[in-house]
Amino acid sequence: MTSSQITENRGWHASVAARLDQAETSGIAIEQFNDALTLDGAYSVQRELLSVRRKRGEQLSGAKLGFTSKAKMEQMGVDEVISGFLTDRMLIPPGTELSLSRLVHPRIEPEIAFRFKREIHPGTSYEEILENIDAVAPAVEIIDSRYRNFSFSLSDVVADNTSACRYALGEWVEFSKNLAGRAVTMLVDGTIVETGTTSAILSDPMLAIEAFARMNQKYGTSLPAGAVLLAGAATAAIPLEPSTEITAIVAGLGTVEIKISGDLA
Ligand code: OOG
Ligand code: MG
Repeated sequence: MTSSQITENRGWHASVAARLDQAETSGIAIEQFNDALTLDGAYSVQRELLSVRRKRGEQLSGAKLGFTSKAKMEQMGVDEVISGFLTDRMLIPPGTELSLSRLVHPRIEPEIAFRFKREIHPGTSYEEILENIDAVAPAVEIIDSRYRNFSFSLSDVVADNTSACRYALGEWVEFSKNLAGRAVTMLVDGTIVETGTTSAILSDPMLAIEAFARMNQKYGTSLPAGAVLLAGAATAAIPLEPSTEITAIVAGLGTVEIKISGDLA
């Protein structure tokens, strides 16, 4: 590739990022890019999106994996592990209500989160990453595709920062490697809507850490100390409705709860 082609691509990737960012801030979905984007191109769009958000004052707060479970792959028709970034603006602080206003078609899914005690760099090895994890917590992720009908190709969803929208964390507990085979339950207003197990996450959430190490080496950026990793959903995602309360329980790990406000304005 010549340097002028690289510059052209960079300009185009930045304009794709601007369109996705506009869809995110307005809540108005856009058309898919489909074959126009390669997978590498899509990760480059993601880096442009991160830089747009940083210019707005957002700080990188973590990374996320997607399609680490069969339930999600089947739900979305995509079957390769993908990664995205999280910022401080996406975190729902405990006790605050989430407004669905300006979201496109949000869904929620139960996950688990890992916390890094020191910085992580793209060159950090799996062993170093493992040593660096000090805590684990139950989590929920709110995903919201910026594409019409919540449908996309693999490169579309990567460019759209893997549908990342918001996330909430339960209490941190000390990290242990014994995380597979724990029942995961998601409830809406006290009624069970999804059940699964942490083994749905690549058969063992520990393997999500390995997948993250690989993805981070190839596509990642440096993460600050205290950053989190969302390991991927343990069940399919469900659409979010206003004026509801969602609870996710991971057996032996804890609970996370969020309230969705009634306002749609
Ligand atoms: C893409 C994000 C997938 C997960 O946990 O599998 C994801 C999507 O489903 O829109 O976050
Ligand atoms: Mg997720």
